Amino acid sequence: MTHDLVNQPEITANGFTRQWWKEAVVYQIYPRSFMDSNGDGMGDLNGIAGKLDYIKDLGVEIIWLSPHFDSPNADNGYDIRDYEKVMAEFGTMADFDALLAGVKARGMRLIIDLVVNHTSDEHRWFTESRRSKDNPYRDYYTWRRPAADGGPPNDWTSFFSQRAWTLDDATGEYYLHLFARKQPDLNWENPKVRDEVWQLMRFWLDKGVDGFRMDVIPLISKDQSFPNMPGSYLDKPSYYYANGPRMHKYIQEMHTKVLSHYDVMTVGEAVGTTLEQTALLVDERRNELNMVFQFDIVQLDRDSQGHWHSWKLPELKSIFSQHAAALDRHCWSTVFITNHDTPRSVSRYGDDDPAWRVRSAKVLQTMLLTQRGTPFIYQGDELGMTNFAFERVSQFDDIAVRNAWEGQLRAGRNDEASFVANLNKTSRDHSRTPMQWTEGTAGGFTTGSPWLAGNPNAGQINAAAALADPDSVYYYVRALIALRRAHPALIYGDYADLAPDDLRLFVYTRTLGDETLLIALNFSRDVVDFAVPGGKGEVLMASAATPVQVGQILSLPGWSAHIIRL
Ligand code: TEU
Ligand code: CA
Repeated sequence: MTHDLVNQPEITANGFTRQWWKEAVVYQIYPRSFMDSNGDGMGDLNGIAGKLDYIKDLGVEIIWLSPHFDSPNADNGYDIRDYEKVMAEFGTMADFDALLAGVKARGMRLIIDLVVNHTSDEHRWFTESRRSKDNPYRDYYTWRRPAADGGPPNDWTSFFSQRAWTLDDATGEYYLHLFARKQPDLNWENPKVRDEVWQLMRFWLDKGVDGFRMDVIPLISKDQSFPNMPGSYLDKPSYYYANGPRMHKYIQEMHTKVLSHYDVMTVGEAVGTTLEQTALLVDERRNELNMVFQFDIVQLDRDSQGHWHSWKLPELKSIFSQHAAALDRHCWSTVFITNHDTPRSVSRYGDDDPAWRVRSAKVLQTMLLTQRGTPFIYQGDELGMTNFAFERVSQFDDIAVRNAWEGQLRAGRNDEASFVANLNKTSRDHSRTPMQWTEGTAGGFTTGSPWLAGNPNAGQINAAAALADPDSVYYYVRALIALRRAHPALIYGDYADLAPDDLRLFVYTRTLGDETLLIALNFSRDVVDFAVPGGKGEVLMASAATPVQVGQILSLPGWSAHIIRL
């Protein structure tokens, strides 16, 4: 079966509807950190345009661009001032059009970020809204009178360590913001707000973009009585704020009014969403979203306060089994291990010791590309880029970090060393350090001074070195993508975990029709023996030397991946 959908059966042997967005691999670009074309230290659209062949050669078919819209950058573009304008630092609308044309000319597609739970406080809707209680834009946002004691209307807290309400002097009322103060939440109850959103979506779709990644989309509907948060949610507030009373209604309206008129893909960022709730968002019969990013893998090593804790392989494996159980053939999901909000996957789930870095990155990429769900590769993961060793709070850019540190200081805690130690395991800035293109100054990202310091290991880890080395992570990922395309079992196949309790091996099968592929991943430095079911099989791909086989037993080298046809 080829990738081309023309003349292909529409339904797979196990009942999935075939779709281009299920079969493609996505590459995420964080524009600020990808490539600077003009030496100002900030990545930009022309920088991306100059690297399209690099992306295309990897074999990916879809690019997801993190926000490229006009923004004061309180949260690096996730605070939008004008939805129909390009961020000046990134270029112009003509640059965007050229980038889109370059993507299409290479047979790829482009999806963009839709950030419509909130805007920037510098968006014209908000500057109007805050002016007076009778301004026509007042109800574009949520305003409430102070509580009897003058404090905020309820006890909600923002995702960025503050109260979720800020008092605005002009009218003496509080506005709601589930993120930073500079990110006021739109009031989706107001049909005019929804119409504005449909219109801005059409603006970009009519240009030819192929869909949206939807930022914190489960947060758009709030309980309009604005009660205090029940105590049972104190350790998981996002699950309280998400999936509000009219969320499905609004998403279905979006589908009817906008999405159904285009051949596009949608992926929601499912903050605060259980797997049961995910099934409701992505079941194709409900006309909502194509797929979502679940937060389970991101929360694997975190406690409710966002502090890091160690984890064991069976916990990671159970996430995939839970997905297979909760999402049937009417649903689709995503697989990702790094994004712009996470540390680097090789440092987090792999082993970034120089002796094991490349091997463990290959194991992780094998997992990413052989599970059921559309795989999302984050820029630099195809090189095995690692976490940055932060030493001081002042080295971080992220507003989440700056707000959290202010909160610590307010509470009289000033232990910078332990604060930074936790961030070295958890910070979003690990994935935002500039892309490492060459061993040269600033990793070849800029000829100027980068907005966020680059990782000093660019001398060893960079794209030029990877392209010159046949054993690099880059070429391995490329081969995996090609293998995935050639074996629909890797895309649609049924999933079975053969050793859920094993602490070092992750071994599973993907079966479609008469093809069964076995994926054997060794998540440790040890050589581990494994008995192949049935005692035989053909190795289709191996990340390390082919395993030593003694009778039915395979001896899997440390941090190795094997894909075997049974
Ligand atoms: O992230 C939403 C989110 O809930 C978290 O991943 C968040 O980054 C984390 O809790 C903060 O520590 C999305 C975007 O991906 C993120 O970059 C934005 O900052 C956020 O929404 C607001 O738009
Ligand atoms: Ca630039």
